[in-house]
Amino acid sequence: MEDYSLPKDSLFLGFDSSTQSLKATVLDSNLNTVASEQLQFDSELPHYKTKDGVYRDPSNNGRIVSPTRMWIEALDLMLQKLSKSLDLSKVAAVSGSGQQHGSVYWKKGSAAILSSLDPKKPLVDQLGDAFSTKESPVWMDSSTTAQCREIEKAVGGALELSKLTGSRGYERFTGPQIRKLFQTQPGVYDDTERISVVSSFMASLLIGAYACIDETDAAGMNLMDIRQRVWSKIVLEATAPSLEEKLGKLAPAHAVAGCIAPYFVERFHFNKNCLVVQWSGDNPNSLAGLTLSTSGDLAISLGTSDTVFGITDDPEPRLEGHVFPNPVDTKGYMIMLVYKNASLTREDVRNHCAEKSWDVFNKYLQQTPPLNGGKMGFYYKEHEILPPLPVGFHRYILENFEGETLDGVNEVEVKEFDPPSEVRALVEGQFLSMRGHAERFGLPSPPRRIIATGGASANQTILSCLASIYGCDIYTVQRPDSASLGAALRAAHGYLCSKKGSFVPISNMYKDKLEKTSLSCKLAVTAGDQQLVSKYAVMMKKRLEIENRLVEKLGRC
Ligand code: ADP
Ligand code: XUL
Repeated sequence: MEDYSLPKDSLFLGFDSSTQSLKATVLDSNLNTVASEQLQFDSELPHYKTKDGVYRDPSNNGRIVSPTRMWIEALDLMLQKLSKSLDLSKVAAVSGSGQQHGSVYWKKGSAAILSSLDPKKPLVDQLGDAFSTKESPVWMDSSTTAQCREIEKAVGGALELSKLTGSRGYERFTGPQIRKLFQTQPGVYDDTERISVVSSFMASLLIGAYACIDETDAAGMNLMDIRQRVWSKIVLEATAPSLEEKLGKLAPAHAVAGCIAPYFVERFHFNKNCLVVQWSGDNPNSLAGLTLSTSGDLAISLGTSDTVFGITDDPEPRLEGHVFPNPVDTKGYMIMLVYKNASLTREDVRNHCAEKSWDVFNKYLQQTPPLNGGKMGFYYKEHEILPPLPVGFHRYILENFEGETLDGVNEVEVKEFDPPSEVRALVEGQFLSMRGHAERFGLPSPPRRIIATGGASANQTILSCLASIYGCDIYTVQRPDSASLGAALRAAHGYLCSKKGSFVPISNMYKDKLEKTSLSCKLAVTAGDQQLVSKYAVMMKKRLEIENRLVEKLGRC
């Protein structure tokens, strides 16, 4: 039997460069977590003056960016933190996760700076001026509707773009963002020698050269042919001139990007043979960290964004949702829905209605009845992705609603709810939307089980509400940050593939011993009452009806 064990005493490091923080998880050769760290951008790098890790344009035009330099400084600081408690020379491989879609624009001549970093100086002092624009558009940006429509039109429509790239034109996707930069700041575009996404940007820092964009994260750009996994010439042409040379080559997620740069060997004592495995997007990394391997399982990440995802071998791209390659299976795909009004909107309602306390928020959820006496809310603190609706809160009371039928049920729009009902309307509304849209996309319904992750998955009361609405058991992993865990696991996987000289199925690494590793899932909440699940199905139908009407009246697309 072939030996797939990892070298004894070796460590595998995974980062997660997300919207609000940089996190790290370190696994040993038995895939157990030996260290984890977190660095919050707003509080630990206050000189950038970000709020939730980003800058929102005050004119409310949907432009949302982050300072590129902040991500660089965070990497140096995080490695300082880790090196205090860990012998980094034992790290055999590093990989990472980046918030999807965000982009970085390297100025002409920067490759040379990147390849000759002085280990005595901080990274940010040397790379601070290496960018043609200092602010990176991030996934929360919604300022490129015109560019999305132009690209869709050039390839024969929204559905055609989706069939080709896995998604219709989405404002946050990198292709429309690049087109906007080319149209509005042509000088900046011309002065750019390389465009990275957040994941390939961070990998570039670690190898001291431009890293490829991995195929999984590339599917979040509206630029890659999803079946062939190559840049799509027709979409490149519709986006901006000479784009292919600025994007570089694509690589599979399990490939090695390079060895760690001398800067990190000298400054933090990494071994010079330490491999840097391709970084990928945060949702693909979560898929790996949650070891999602059967199409009956659904994963729900409750982080800065809420995402719902599952796996399939035969995806059918649609107008709604996204198809990405599976980062740990060379043939498979992941399908995903994304919500922008997620943790930050829950925090907003918590702050206004529940004394800024999750305990009070939870108390309100517990003291209000399921179905909320027919009170239903739509809360968009930011322009929403799914459905595409502008900022605004909409509240309805469903009169005569018992949960059996919609016959005789009228909805009446109201201005406000009492605080406990507001909290329940928000949480029920978010989960009903997920259930409704996931069913439409053909994701399993009901799923065999849901694996929950992300910051809010630490909240048992929120998870109970999820179980009542979906009617299935909810599992969680040991720590709510599956993206950095998945990245550490992918570091080990990439290391093994490299040593074996070809792709190895990831399950070979943990076969039979999954339960003994930090990847094991545990049951958090058991399935809710099935009668209630049916009542929620009736409420969900009504919700989708109202949502369609709101989109017709207010939608941007
Ligand atoms: P990211 O997607 O940026 O990696 P995280 O997964 O770390 O974000 O999630 C961060 C969010 O988790 C915070 O904005 C916070 O609202 C939420 N969160 C943390 N603890 C709780 C809790 N007990 N209940 C609900 N939400 C929580
Ligand atoms: C995915 C998306 C978000 C970000 C959050 O399409 O936009 O989930 O990846 O970091």
